Amino acid sequence: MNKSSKNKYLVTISVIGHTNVGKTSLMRTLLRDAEFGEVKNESATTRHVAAVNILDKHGKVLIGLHDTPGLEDATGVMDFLQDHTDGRADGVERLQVFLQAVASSDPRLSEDFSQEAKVIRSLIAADIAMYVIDAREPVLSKYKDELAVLASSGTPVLPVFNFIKGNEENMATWREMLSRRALHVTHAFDTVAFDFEGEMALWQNLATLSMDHQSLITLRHERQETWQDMAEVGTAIIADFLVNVASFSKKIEENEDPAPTLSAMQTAVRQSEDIMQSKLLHLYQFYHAHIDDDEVSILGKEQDLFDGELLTRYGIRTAGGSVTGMVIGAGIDMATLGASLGLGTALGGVLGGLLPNTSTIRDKAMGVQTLTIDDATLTLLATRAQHLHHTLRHRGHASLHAIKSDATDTALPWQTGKLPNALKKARARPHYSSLEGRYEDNMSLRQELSDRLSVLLLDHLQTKLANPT
Ligand SMILES: Nc1nc2c(ncn2[C@@H]2O[C@H](COP(=O)(O)OP(=O)(O)O)[C@@H](O)[C@H]2O)c(=O)[nH]1
Ligand SMILES: [Mg+2]
Repeated sequence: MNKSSKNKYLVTISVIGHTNVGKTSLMRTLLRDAEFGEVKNESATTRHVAAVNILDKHGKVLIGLHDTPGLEDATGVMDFLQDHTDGRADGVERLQVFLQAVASSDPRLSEDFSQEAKVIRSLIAADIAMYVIDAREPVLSKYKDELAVLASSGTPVLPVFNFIKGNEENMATWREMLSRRALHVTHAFDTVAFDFEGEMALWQNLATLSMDHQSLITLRHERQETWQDMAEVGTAIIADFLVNVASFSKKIEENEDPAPTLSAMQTAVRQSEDIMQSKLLHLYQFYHAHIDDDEVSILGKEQDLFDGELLTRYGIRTAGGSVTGMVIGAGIDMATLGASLGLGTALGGVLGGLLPNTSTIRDKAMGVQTLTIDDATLTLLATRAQHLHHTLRHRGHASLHAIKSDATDTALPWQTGKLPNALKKARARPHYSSLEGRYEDNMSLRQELSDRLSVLLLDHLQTKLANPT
């Protein structure tokens, strides 16, 4: 194929390498598509060249990425080139002879090379090739033959190491061998534990190899913008959720048994957290996890939000620091509480996380009590949401495991007992909560509270969670 006749704007990148080195995983991560191709720890799952385009924000094609099957028998290909092609012809000419031989089922071929032929056609047609290396592997001669095939194609090659963790020594040996083949620029990339800066460096490295690299620069630029936008949108989703929960309240009669109302409120909060979580997952284009062909929920089973033990594990203080000093939360005996509230009934079951505010003068006069969500639970919800957001920003689309939504060593977004003012204000405004339907925000004050909370959460995400001490 004549490269110069192609659309100038499009850079085609062929992803080459042995089976199971992580080619398809790399594609998934770069495409933000956990469903792309088939990933299995079995040989040669990818049998065809699968081409996918990456578009710019106006829908114009920037990059064509080609996933290829494993280049299984590069040694056989090199043997054929040596025995049956002219040593003084250039690499592409010699590879063309090989491709012709495969196309015509030439009897000189020792075996079926149709898979290798597919890879080589993709390689010759591409502007750049990424050669994916499993960093755990020693430098075997079959890999040297793969590199010889790559070199014959004349296509610029960027070696990309995968499975990099703990394999630095091996990578050094690889780098030495690669630089003897004039491959001085290499890239290390983990397709499972995603690192955004690493991806940006990858596009940059590819741009230096490509003659028409404007589309790579554009892609890099757009991804950078989107990445910051997503941090802000994700944070706004969390802030909005927290305002909803903080302003959620119910009034009951002074002498009424609060248990049924509390339990209904807990259900509403749990559902609201679920919705917030799926919004975040969608924002980052994570939908399902595929584990052994079963589609399971991408979020792992977690401890119940209102299980008091969870607060303790997060180190969230439950007593004191609340509006009234009276918190139904972890470690508080429900029967004692019932008695202290003068309810005369023991509250059955676990009914943590809700704050009965019996102290306002207005409530007293009206003979009612107001139930709201307590500070500790709001802190827990915020911490969990922030952790999920952070996790999604460091998860490659090649990850196959479920996300654990609880990481109890996560830094809290604020000191317990020091709930942000925005949430304290929201608590006094039940009409701001959408937990029972629509909310009202006539003066845009709700938006203001949510924005103020966002500033705080974004800072927590980008400083404390990004650089844990
Ligand atoms: N731990 C880890 N596993 C990976 C990584 N990349 C790929 N894998 C796993 O390696 C196996 C082969 O990956 P796959 O992308 O199908 O390789 P391909 O044959 O080159 O397309 C799969 O089980 C992947 O989940 C990585 O960076 N880290
Ligand atoms: Mg594959």
